[in-house]
Amino acid sequence: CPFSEFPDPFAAARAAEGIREIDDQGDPVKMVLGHRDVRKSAHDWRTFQSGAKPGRIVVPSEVNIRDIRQIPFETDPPEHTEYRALVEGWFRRPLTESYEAGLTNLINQELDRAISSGELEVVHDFALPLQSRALTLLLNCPLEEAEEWIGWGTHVFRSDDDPLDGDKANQLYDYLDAQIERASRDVENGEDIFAHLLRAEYRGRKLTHEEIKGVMILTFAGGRDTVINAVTNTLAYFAGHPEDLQKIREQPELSARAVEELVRYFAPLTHMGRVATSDAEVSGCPVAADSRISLCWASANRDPKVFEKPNEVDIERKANPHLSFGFGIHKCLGAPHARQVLKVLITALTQRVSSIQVTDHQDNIEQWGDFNRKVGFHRLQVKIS
Ligand code: HEM
Ligand code: EMZ
Repeated sequence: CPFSEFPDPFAAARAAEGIREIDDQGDPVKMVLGHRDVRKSAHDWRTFQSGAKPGRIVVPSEVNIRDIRQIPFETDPPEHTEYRALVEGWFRRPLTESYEAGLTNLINQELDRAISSGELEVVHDFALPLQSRALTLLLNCPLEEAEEWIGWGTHVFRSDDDPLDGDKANQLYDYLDAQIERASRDVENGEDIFAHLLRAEYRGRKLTHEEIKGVMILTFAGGRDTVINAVTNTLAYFAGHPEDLQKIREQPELSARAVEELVRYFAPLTHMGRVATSDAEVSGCPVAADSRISLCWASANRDPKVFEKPNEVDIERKANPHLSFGFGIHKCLGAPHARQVLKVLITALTQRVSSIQVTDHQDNIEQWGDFNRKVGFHRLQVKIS
């Protein structure tokens, strides 16, 4: 099935050099490709920092479209440790039973809507609204707020004709200014994440408006196209592999492993950069001070030194040290939420859906130098019953 396959474009370069330089707006990036090297470099935050100029660790670099630091993403210890501690508990709420129940309710409604329409375009008519509505649970906001977020489309910094869209970013910034202002009128009783951040204490002081905005930009940006791709790709995968859905229907306890395996296989965030604080070496290749590397989670996930049959989806795969959610101190704070979304979705599919048929699709292919990587779909048209 062409639509349910996500090929590995990195295999040859990973085996030969383990590292490959690509250009990004005149600020080159050495992509680190092997599982061991990616983990080692992610672990070494002293040499490979996140707290560079805001936007520079993202590939493509966002230095020209924003100057607000995303928190805790674009900070290093000791600041990172303290910022992260302020939100860690909040981002673990998805693990509670009541959260799972709320999510189940929400996802069943989305799926019922899809089934009753019979045919739909998954990215915009299913995955985007599902992602935005599910995010209201994570932020503890009213469900209606999601309508505005849905209007922003699949990425907050990218539009159809511009991969780095500053005007679009401003829309999010204005929204956040207004929300922080609203929440600050009732800091004591507010129950959403804005009120939580307004009450938080960082090094004996309250967070600034700019810092709260930095946390929230990350929450809206980081958890958006990643979740949309993961949801869309999951539907595409089961359309091509109904036998795997049947297996989970018969053995629901497989769902957690299936989620890990699909997340490994899809790697919704291809890579993330770091800036070298001194001259260094990765995989025998010199990395100059103040130049960039990227940790290629997507390539590491297909490393045959770590994964048997890395290009095959085995929903029963046991040891699965994939790096889709990152590695080390910056590992994804949204992972419990993302995993719950996918687990609840798969369970709902086994209970409510007998057939998914892809009628048309347009792949979303990222270009990194000579590498062409399918990360998801621009459009995925399906018949669902
Ligand atoms: C960090 C992937 C969903 C919020 C990361 C990192 C990866 C990642 C690879 C590490 C970045 C680095 O090391 O520089 C993903 C994937 C997702 C997903 C694949 C969905 C399948 C979410 C969601 C949220 C979120 C839903 C929140 C709404 C964050 C935050 C960080 C992060 C706050 C930074 C943590 C830190 O710097 O300490 N994510 N993410 N992510 N993610 Fe996610
Ligand atoms: C940044 C990034 C976060 C970046 C963990 O990843 O996600 C990207 O989609 C955004 O463009 O600004 O938030």
